[in-house]
Order: sequence, then structure tokens, then C-alpha cells
Amino acid sequence: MNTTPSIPLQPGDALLVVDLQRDFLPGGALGVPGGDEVVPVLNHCLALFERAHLPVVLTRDWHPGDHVSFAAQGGPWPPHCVAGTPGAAFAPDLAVPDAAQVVSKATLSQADAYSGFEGTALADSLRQRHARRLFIGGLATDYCVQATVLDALREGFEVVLLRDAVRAVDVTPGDGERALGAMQAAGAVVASHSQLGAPAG
Ligand code: VGL
Ligand code: ZN
Repeated sequence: MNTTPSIPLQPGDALLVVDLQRDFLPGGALGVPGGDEVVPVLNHCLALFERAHLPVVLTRDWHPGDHVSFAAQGGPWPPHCVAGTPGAAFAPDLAVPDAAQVVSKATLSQADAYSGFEGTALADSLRQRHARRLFIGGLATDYCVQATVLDALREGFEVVLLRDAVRAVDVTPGDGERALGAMQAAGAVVASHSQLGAPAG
């Protein structure tokens, strides 16, 4: 039996996968608890968008070795996602489509950028591809996902945050839940990946 998905994909939709990189998986330099659990969920979404010929964009944290966010420079984080190193590679089990666009961010030593829109051509690139509604998942809920979602809304995109496709660092317990609340308050719709379906017709 085929049930109608509550959110059928439509022209103007795009999938944005945030920083699903080895260093953010458990055991990585900045491992996010349960970060590996979102890989199969996003693989399902990637296949759905590919079949529907809708745009897919993956952001990646892509730092120089002396990045300002690293502890040696006085920043809050251990070294992670150094450009070109194995830790900066996408999660090994992530099924990255050939047609996916990859956007590198936070590539300069002196500036951090949690949002995929910060210092990149992401907004223009999405508009060029006629994207209006972004489905967003990845890591981490309370840092790069939150910043990317809030910027997407400011840029005028509709946002569907895929709640089973994100995990939080939770430096302070509850950070992830608070981030979800802030994204919803700013206008993001929160949905499960299981609500997505092929375009009607
Ligand atoms: C991130 C901490 C440092 C993220 C990136 O992708 O959420 N978090 N750099
Ligand atoms: Zn980083």
C-alpha cells in the first residue's frame, strides 16, 4: 500500500547536508554523540532528492592547520577538519551523489564560520538553481546546523529541519534542544525524514 507522504518533494526543493565529516563522527577529533546515526537517514534523503532531480549541496568545515577556532590559537575546539586531511573527508558511509555540490567554509585562518552561507556563494548558487525550500540535516545541531538554518531563513529560504538527521554536541546539556527551539522560533519547520516522499504525479 502506498500512503501519501505528508511532505511531497516539489520543484524548488533542495537538500543541504551540513558538515557530515569524519572528525564529527564518534571517535573523531570533535566527535558528536550519535553523529554516525544520521548517515543512513541522510542517505535515504540523498536518494530521494537524486531520483527527483532536485539539487543536493554538502557543506564541509575546511580549516587551515592554524585555524583561530583551535585550542593552540586560543579557540574553543581541538584541531578538526583540517583541509585535505582524512578527518575532513565526508563520513565514509555517506553516499555522496556525483552531481552534489560541495561548499567549503571557514577556510581562512583568522575567521570561523559556523554557517554554510558565511563567506561562501551558497545563497546565490541555490537561487541560481531555483531553490526556495531547503531540507537541512547534518552536524552539529547546536553549531553549524543552527547557524546555517538561521542564515537560510534570513536569506529568504523556507527551511525544513530534519530532526532525525541531526545530532548535537551538547557542551552544556540541552544545547541541542534549545537550538531546535531557536530554529523553530525563527520559522523553520521541524519534520522527520520519514515524512518526505517523491513528488506527486
Ligand atoms: C562545527 C564546531 C566547530 C560544526 C564546526 O560543524 O557544527 N562545530 N566547527
Ligand atoms: Zn570547525
